[in-house]
Amino acid sequence: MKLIFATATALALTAGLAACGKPASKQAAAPAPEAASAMAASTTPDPAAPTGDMGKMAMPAAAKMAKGQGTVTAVDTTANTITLDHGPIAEAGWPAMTMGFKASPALVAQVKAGDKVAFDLKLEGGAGEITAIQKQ
Ligand SMILES: [Cu+2]
Repeated sequence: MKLIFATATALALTAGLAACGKPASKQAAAPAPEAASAMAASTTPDPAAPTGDMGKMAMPAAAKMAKGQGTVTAVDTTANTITLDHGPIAEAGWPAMTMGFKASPALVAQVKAGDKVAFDLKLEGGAGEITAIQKQ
C-alpha cells in the first residue's frame, strides 16, 4: 500500500508539474516570438519614416526657394519693393507676369527700372521676397 501510494503521489506530482509546466512554457514561448517580431517590425520602419518625411516636409512648410529672370519695371525705395516683369516660376506655380516683390533696402538700391535681372526668391505663404538679384 505504501509503495502504491508513493507511486501515485509521485505520478500525481509529475502529472501536476507536467500540466503546469506545459502551458507555462507554451505561454512563455508563444508571446516571445510575437513580441520580438512586433518590435522588429515597429523598430525597422519607424526610424526610417519620420526622418524621411520630416526631411521632405520641413523645407516646404518653412520656406521654398525659387529662381527667376525678368525685367525691373519699377523700384520703390520707400516701400522696399522691386516690381518685375518676370518669366514663369515653376517652383511657385506662377506664369509670367508683372508683380512687386519685397526686398531689402540694399537689394532695392542695386537695380533700376529697365534692368534685366536674375533673382532668387524666398516663397512663403504665397508671397515671394527677393533674397538676391543680379543684373544680366
Ligand atoms: Cu509673379
